[in-house]
Amino acid sequence: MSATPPSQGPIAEAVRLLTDARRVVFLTGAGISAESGVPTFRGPEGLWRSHRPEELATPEAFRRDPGLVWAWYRWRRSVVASCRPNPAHRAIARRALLQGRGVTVVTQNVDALHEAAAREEALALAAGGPTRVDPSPALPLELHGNLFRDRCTRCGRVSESPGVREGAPRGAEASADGPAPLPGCTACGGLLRPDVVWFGEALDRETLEEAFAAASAAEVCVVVGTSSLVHPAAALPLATLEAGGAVVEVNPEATPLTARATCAVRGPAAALLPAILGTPGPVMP
Ligand code: BV8
Ligand code: ZN
Repeated sequence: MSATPPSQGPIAEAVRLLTDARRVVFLTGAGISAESGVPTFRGPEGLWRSHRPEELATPEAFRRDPGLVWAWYRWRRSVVASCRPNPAHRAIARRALLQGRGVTVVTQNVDALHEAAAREEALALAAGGPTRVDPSPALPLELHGNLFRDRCTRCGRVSESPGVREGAPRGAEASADGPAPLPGCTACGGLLRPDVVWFGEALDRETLEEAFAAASAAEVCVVVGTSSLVHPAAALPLATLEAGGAVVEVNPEATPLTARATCAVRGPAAALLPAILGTPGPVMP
């Protein structure tokens, strides 16, 4: 008898768990964007390779050297601005749009690729039809903010960073005669910062409460491409388990969550998510 390919068993188990699931949460981390060309945080080519998190993604680092922190974020914006959603982002968006209700996408990522996938899948589903498809069921809860938004450190005003999506990082680049100028708020002149959550900063309470409410109500929580090291995000699948739901982990490597997962599917998200979500879920009117 031919042995089932190693991850075939867990894939079939994941498909079984998801086929009729009416309430599903997807929790994603940097790994889901790896195949879009976005460097992960802790991998060998990771963003933390040349710097430690404490040096860059903290309010202390920004107070100490805003120019260094802005240079890192401007570099990340220029890398991510040219990245596109991959089949994993699109499979999740399609499940959310086709199911209509009951699917919650929660991401730790700040790369805005889930939002791009939601808009692209909504256009694809509407293609040629008489009505447009509302992308909102597939728009993510962004636990850690968004790389392409700025926030004023003085008045709190949040703005899109103009011009970045075309790959041209916001504001003047560092030039031969020194670092780029620090961006200022057009409303009050205060210093702008990236609109992301740094280590030691609280997450947006409403967003976090909505994410935990969805995880506690979920029949299945699908955890994709995260090392499950960063809290409070890493506690979301545990809320699903504690409420009697199932957890499916999709990751080429084991993580601290693996031992608790109902099934662990080993491998890259861009190949596995379309396989796991290929069977459409229930349509919720
Ligand atoms: C807070 C935004 C309190 C910025 C980020 C409880 C226990 C332990 C620690 C804590 C705790 N509570 C709080 C802490 C401290 C801290 C924390 O968790 N530290 C950890 C490191 C120990 N948490 C915080 O500080 C949080 N704040 O709790 O505040 C508070 C309350 C009130 C008042 C004041 C304060 C804030 C955390 C948010 C930090 N910001 N990002 C930016 O991006 O610049 S976190 C950063 O890490 C990213 O958001 C990233 O998404 C996140 C998690 O990393 P991963 O996504 O998992 O990425 P990683 O590279 O680690 O892993 C990639 C995975 O993908 C790997 O497993 C790999 O195998 C896999 N993979 C690779 N290729 C693929 C793949 N998978 C699938 N397919 C592939 N092709
Ligand atoms: Zn301001």
